[in-house]
Amino acid sequence: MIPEKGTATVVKHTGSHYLLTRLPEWDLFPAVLRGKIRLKGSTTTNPMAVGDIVDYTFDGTMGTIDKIHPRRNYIIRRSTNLSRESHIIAANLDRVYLIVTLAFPETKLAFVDRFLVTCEAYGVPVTILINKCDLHDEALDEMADTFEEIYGGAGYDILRISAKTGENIDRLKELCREGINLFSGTSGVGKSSLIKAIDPSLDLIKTGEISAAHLQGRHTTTFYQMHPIAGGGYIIDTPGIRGFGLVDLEKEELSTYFPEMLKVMDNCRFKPCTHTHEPGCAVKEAVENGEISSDRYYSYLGMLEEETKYR
Ligand SMILES: Nc1nc2c(ncn2[C@@H]2O[C@H](COP(=O)(O)OP(=O)(O)OP(=O)(O)O)[C@@H](O)[C@H]2O)c(=O)[nH]1
Ligand SMILES: [Mg+2]
Ligand SMILES: [Zn+2]
Repeated sequence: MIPEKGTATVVKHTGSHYLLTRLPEWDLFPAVLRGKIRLKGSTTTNPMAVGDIVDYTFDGTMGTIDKIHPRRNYIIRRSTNLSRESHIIAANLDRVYLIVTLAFPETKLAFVDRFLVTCEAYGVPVTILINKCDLHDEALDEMADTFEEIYGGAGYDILRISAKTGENIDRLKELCREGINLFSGTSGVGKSSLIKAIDPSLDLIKTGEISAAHLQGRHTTTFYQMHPIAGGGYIIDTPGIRGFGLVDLEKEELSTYFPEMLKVMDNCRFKPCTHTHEPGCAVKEAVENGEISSDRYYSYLGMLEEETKYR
């Protein structure tokens, strides 16, 4: 029995309809938003996201969302670089898993870096998963080594996995046991397949099957949806992200969202330092002596330039 009034978590939303549940009960019920509530100062396209905690009223059939609790954290993206519109992907997350593939399809490092900056800026811990390792030949294994050097060196946890063979899936399941986890990444990297591998009892739309409606013949996830995992924890499956524009970052703060730069920037002679032209810059010195990956540094410069251009 769902109480007439209470607190619940958003599990899914489709247009103006939301699916709520009490946790840990997992007693799903539909709800709509009470007309007048708005998040203060919100310019996002969706007022609420999966993971939001709300106060509701329930009449036995339909719930009404009366109030949104303040968010502990969230992941947000701007639709394109020219757009002012932003979109909250999910809220109140314990961890984000960024799923990448080195091939089939190739995840671009520029995308990875933008995604990581957003996680840092909004205070969400992130782990990187390299999926489809079953497809790795020697060359791709070497690429995985390099990837681990770059991102492991920057301070991130990385796990090589395969939804197909089950490599490290037990480990991932263990990691997801606590709290609410978001699976994100570009389309086709295997987010839904991984969730299905972690909990085969889940009733996800079958992944990887030929779909007449979809030109690429795969089943693309179109909703943000939270799933309860047998054995503990929750995972939010998301549609693949295309571009990832940064939201509301000041030029001066960008480097603080690169953990490896944050670690040394206290030693820059000038403060604030953009780590571009300033003499006595500790970041540039660390890049020169190999402590900071030059790929990451160039990514930083790219973001810096782009953010300034569109401001
Ligand atoms: N070889 C191999 N194929 C995989 C693996 N994981 C997923 N795939 C395949 O990759 C394709 C895409 O998988 P999905 O799980 O639908 O990918 P997704 O990230 O959920 O994609 P979107 O929902 O579009 O964002 C399917 O054909 C899967 O069978 C893996 O570990 N190894
Ligand atoms: Mg999917
Ligand atoms: Zn500097």
